[in-house]
Amino acid sequence: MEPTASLSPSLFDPIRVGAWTLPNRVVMAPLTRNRAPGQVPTALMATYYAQRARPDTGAGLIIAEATPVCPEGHGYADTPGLHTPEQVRAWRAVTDAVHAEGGHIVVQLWHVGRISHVALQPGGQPPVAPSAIRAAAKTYLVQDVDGRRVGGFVDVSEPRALRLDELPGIVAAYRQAALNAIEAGFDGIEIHAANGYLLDQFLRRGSNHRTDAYGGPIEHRARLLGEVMTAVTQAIGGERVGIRLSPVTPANDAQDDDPQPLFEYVVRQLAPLGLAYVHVIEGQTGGARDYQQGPQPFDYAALRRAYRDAGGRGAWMVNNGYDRALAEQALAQGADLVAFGRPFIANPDLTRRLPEGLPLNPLQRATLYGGGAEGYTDYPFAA
Ligand code: 8OZ
Repeated sequence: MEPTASLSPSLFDPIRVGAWTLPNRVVMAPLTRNRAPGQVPTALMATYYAQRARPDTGAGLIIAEATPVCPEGHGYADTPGLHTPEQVRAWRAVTDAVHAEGGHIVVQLWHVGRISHVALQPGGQPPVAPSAIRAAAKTYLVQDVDGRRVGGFVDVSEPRALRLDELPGIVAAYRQAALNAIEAGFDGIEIHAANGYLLDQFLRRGSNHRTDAYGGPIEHRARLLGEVMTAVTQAIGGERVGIRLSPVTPANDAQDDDPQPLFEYVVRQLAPLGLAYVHVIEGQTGGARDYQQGPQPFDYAALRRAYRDAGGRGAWMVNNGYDRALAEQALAQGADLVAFGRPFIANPDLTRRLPEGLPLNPLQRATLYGGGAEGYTDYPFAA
């Protein structure tokens, strides 16, 4: 059965998704905010997520920010991990705060692969990647300048290619992080396979020049993602697992000259896993929705059909530059959930403002990455 029961659902109608019953179809997209010094979540983060968790004014589902599964998976300053007991305990305070408001929260599990810097890697080693190809991309570091902590963007480091015998360890790290997520009280996880990070680096030809069973033809490039998805669904159940894909984004130097067959293969491979949802960034992440990579415009309807025709029953979540009108249109055309990113940063009560037509608070760009409460927990609720 399709997850949408009614014929013309509204964004503000409840929906069953995997293991959860969500009060509405408005999702808070995962958003990197760099406010976890020492890679440990803080009380301020609990406040931020709890503000956005109320069933009547907030997100039906919160996807917590990208969270590395192992030390090598970090690529930006002050991002929270989920690979130490201290991190698990600290995340528990966040999920408790969200649940106290009646919300639902999953965590996006992340390995940055080559989008990192030696300054963030254990022992100052090079970041790991499918192939030793440096990305034309930047990362965010916080450095000591005359005793002050100053944040800024720097070029990523040259990576080294992962050895074949290291790949089971990558899969195991995702599996353990999924178990840690449940221990930390999350309702589930989302695997970050988008935006040019490790799993996307394996998928796309621009970053994967391997000649072993994990490179070359589509089935090889999709193998690591398939192994990760199988491991995490076996560990915590497919009904608690989602995935994020970005078939054409150029983010972080992600490149492939023929994304349509690649991503159709990927979703067919996902279909038997019983996932809660498939989350698709349409176009350039945070940019043009009609961005094209490959020989013709990407056909998102065909992608969803490929998933459904292969038996996939997870909710279909769309993202990128949605407003209310475009979101309702997407639901009418068969999407089940719509993820909003930047509007949720500036509007903790977005799910009240949208149906009431209230004006939205503008986003303060200077406070997106790093810092404290300013531009984080001080955006006002509507009167
Ligand atoms: C913005 C800044 C740093 C990381 C992504 C996790 O693009 C990110 C990210 C976004 O998926």
